[in-house]
This record gives sequence, C-alpha cells and structure tokens, in this order.
Amino acid sequence: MKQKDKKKVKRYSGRLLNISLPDLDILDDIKDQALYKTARIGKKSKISFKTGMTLAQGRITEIKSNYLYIVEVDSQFHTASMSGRLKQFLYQSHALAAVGDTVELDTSAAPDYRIENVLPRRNALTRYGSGSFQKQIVLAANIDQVIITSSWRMPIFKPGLIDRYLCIAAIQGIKAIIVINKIDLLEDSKELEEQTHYYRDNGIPVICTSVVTGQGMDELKELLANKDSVFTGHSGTGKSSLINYLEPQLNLLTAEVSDSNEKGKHTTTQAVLLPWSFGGHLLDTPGIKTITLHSDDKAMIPRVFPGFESLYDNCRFRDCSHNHEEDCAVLQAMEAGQIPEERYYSYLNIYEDL
Ligand SMILES: Nc1nc2c(ncn2[C@@H]2O[C@H](COP(=O)(O)OP(=O)(O)OP(=O)(O)O)[C@@H](O)[C@H]2O)c(=O)[nH]1
Ligand SMILES: [Mg+2]
Ligand SMILES: [Zn+2]
Repeated sequence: MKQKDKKKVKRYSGRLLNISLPDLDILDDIKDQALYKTARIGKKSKISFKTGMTLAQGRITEIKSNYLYIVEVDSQFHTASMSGRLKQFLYQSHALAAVGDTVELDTSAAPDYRIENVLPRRNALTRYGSGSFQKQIVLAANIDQVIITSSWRMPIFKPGLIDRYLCIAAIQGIKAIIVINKIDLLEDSKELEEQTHYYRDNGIPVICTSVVTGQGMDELKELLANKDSVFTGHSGTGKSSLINYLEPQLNLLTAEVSDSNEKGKHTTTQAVLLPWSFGGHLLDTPGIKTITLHSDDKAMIPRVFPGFESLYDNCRFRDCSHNHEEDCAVLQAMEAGQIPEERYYSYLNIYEDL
C-alpha cells in the first residue's frame, strides 16, 4: 500500500460496549509480574494463560502440515494442532516442532487436541538447506542413533555421503551405524573390505545386510532393539525394505531402482516415527541427494571427521586444517598409509565445501 493511500483507511473510532470478558484476573496477575514484563519473547511463549486444560505428555510421530501433527500418547495416535501461542512465538524457527519432539497435549476438548508445549530436546539430527541462507531442517529430535543406509550396488556404494553423515552425527552427538545393504549383489569381497575397514578400525559399526538372503538382519535387529533409530541415506538403498523385513506388518511402500541411472524413485515422502514390536522406535525418512552442513560447523570438521579425533591433538597447530600445515598428524598418517587417500580427499571435499 502506498503511503498516501494509507491515510484514506479510516480507523474504527467507536468504543466496544457491553462485552463481558470473564476470567481476566489471571491475566493481570501474571502479566503484571516484573518477571513476565522483562521476559524475552521466546520465554513468553512458554507461559500460558489458559485454564481448564488437561495436559498429557506425548510424542510427535508425524508432521501433516505446518500446523498439524500426529501425536502419540500411551500408544494412542491423535491428530493435533499447534496452539496459537506457540505458532506466534515459534514461527521464526521455521519448523515449529519436529518428529520425535516431546509435547504437552491439551486433551480437554477432545477430539480437538492442541499442542500446548514443546519440551526441550535431548538432541536433534539436523541438516541445512544449500544456498547462502542455510535454512535449518530438523530431521528428528530425541533419538538414540542414526542408521546411515547405503547399498553396495544399485545405487553404487558412495562413502563420501557416509563421511558427511558421520560428521553430522559426531557434531550433534548422535551415535552412528553404517548399514551396507544389497550385499547379495557383492562379487568381490576384497573390494568391500577395502572400502569399509577404515570405519570399523575407527570404532564405527558396519553391518552388511540383504533383505534377499537375510544376511546381517539379526545383527541389525539386535542394534535396533529398545532404541530410537533414524534411517537415512540415498533414495533406493533399501531403508523401507529393511524395515519391512524386520516388521512385515508395517508394509511400507518400496519401489524398484531405475536400471539406467541407478537412481531411487523417492518412494518414501514422509518421515514417520513408528514403534518396533521388539522395543524402541524407527524413523523411515525420504532419501536425499546430498546433505549440507552448516558453515558454523566448519571448524569442527578437522576434529570430528572419522579417524581424525585421536590425531588432531598431535598436529602442531591447534587450528590445523590438515591441508598445508607443517607437522600435521593427519597428513603424516595419510603418507604412512594409515588413512586411505580416498578418505582424506573426502575430508577435504567436505571441509572446502563449507
Ligand atoms: N537385491 C536387493 N535389492 C534390495 C534389497 N533391499 C531393497 N532392495 C530393492 O531396492 C529397491 C528400493 O528399496 P526401497 O526400500 O524402496 O528404498 P528406500 O531407501 O526406502 O528408498 P526411498 O524411500 O526412495 O528413499 C526395491 O526395489 C527393493 O526391492 C537387498 O537387500 N537386495
Ligand atoms: Mg523408502
Ligand atoms: Zn593437521
């Protein structure tokens, strides 16, 4: 609206009469307190003036739209909306809440459920949009481990993406497990050993699985039991297939990988938190092409890249980027053959990308 047009808009000047506003004393009580007055907006969103609520604690299992969520309370699933107060104060965080968040649900007006509080997160698996404005995307909150799912062939094993995921997990303090699926397509076990021993040597579990032969499935199940795990990785690597194998009644949608370009069809489109019958939860997620780290995390990469933690302290410079510096323990380890060149260049690739 132009400035001069604005003047033409007439304000309603009458007074509102005969409106009864019950139960406003409580507002005065709280709003006059010095503590409320000086609180920051983020904090105010945590203070509710509603009365007569019945709050139940639950967990977000699925996000239907910006403001509509599925919340599990004692194994019952409810569709719930976000309270206006949270919408107003949390909108800057792009996503009001993430799958896995613990929330307080007002059940007093059932079946109209409302999320009245999002409780603080224990952790969050986060990635960032590419582009200069790095929008935060929370994949999951309050989880125990991330299952980095790759396939040996169809699509071909790409350790570079695994390295990225391992860095993200390390920065966010979440345990990571590497799954190499479709191991029935393996022809040369020496090649597999060459590509994976580095991770095992550095204490990262690597499990080779196949839903065709059942190889490795017991081992995988053991690691998943009684934990909350997020399955992530390229489209078509078999995330949904692995889950279906372990929990057939879930019957998740899967689709063949294209023969010509070895690309998955992005079959899973929603991240949904589901319970395992053997304890714990799973989160199947849509396959993604690449993952971007936040530029603020750049300084962490030389320290958290798999296998670098123990070497980092031996570099001469405290902020060594393991690139050109003198007396760099990582460069020395690579020259001595302790770090495969491929892993080192994968590190440089991630580091220089930021
Ligand atoms: N040979 C072989 N094929 C498999 C195996 N696991 C899955 N597949 C096939 O791989 C294709 C893709 O599997 P999905 O489970 O849909 O893959 P996804 O990772 O969930 O893919 P998105 O949902 O697109 O991210 C399907 O045709 C599966 O039958 C395996 O162990 N061996
Ligand atoms: Mg899937
Ligand atoms: Zn160094």
